[in-house]
Amino acid sequence: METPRGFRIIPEYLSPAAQAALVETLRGIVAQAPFFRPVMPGNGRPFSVEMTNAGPLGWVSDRAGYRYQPMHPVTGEAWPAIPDSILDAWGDLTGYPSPPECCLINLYRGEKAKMGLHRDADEEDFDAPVLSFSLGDTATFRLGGATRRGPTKAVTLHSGTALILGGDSRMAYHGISKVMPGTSRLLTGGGRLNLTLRRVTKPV
Ligand code: MD3
Ligand code: FE
Repeated sequence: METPRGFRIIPEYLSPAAQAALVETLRGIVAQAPFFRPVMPGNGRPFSVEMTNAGPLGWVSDRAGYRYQPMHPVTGEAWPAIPDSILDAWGDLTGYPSPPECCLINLYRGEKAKMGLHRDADEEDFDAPVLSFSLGDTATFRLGGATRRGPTKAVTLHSGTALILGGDSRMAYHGISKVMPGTSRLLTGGGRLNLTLRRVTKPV
């Protein structure tokens, strides 16, 4: 399969020390904004992944649909701020002039935690790239093309890897097909954390 233009992978972008510091920062965020388990629009089936957010807008899913909202769906509180270290990394890696508005934090715990093939299409600004960081257990990421059908390419994501999805890759289908338990000792209790940074609204 041909890799879409604008896809960049940077293994070991975060040093082991930077990963440990980020996990500590995330501990503070999760204390303020606990993980919740979203459900699918319509049928209400629970996701296998738990989520929380930082930033002015958080991504949520419930029976009513997918959307961005300024408050946590369970506590009703505003989301915590995106850590400065993450905002700095967004500037370094994307060069995009406006800051991300959403830092979605996905927790994959247990062998059944996966994310099916989908596109990130709930944003108004598709010109901005998407940036992701992987922490903890190794995962198999699947990158497809502009349609749900057709070939996908398997990409292994280790703890510390950064992914930049710009250009044609921004609207590519993608998912997490597998997380390998016990492949990292970064997270107490095991599992994988993924941070996805997105611009949601069009910059004025
Ligand atoms: C490729 N998360 O939350 S991050 C998601 O590892 C999501 O939790 C996965 O897909 C995870 O929406 C993958 C990497 C990623 C994020 C956005 C993309 C890859 C992407 C947008 C376009 C193409
Ligand atoms: Fe996605």
